[in-house]
Amino acid sequence: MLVKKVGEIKGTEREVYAENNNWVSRRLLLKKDGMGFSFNETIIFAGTETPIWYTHHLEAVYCIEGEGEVELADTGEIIPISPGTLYALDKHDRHLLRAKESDMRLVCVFIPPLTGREVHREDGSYEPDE
Ligand code: 9YT
Repeated sequence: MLVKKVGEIKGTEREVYAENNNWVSRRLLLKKDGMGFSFNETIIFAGTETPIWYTHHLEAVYCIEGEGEVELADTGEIIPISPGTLYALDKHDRHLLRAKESDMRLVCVFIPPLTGREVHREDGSYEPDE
């Protein structure tokens, strides 16, 4: 059995900051952990807007703290995010992710799993594994 504590990940290679400092991702489970998915706790910093388009991954996101919204690029639809909200990018939906006045704490699951140090490329995607 694997046991991970987010507090032990802080300051290690499993803690990844966005290049623009919009978020920090603490990667509790990665590909090398062998579960077939990755599992991160992500803090989206207050007042930020991040363009995202996971062309090679599916992601499910569950909010446990903070308030924000997702704006879908194709339709302009705005989905409010608050604790208890889950959204799943089942269609590789291109979107803008915004956190409001306080940081948002999210649990994020990726398939295929992240391998380690992924950050968004210019188009909002993460590099595929190979
Ligand atoms: C919700 C989202 O995709 N935020 C960006 C960071 C990502 N969750 C990650 O790498 O953990």
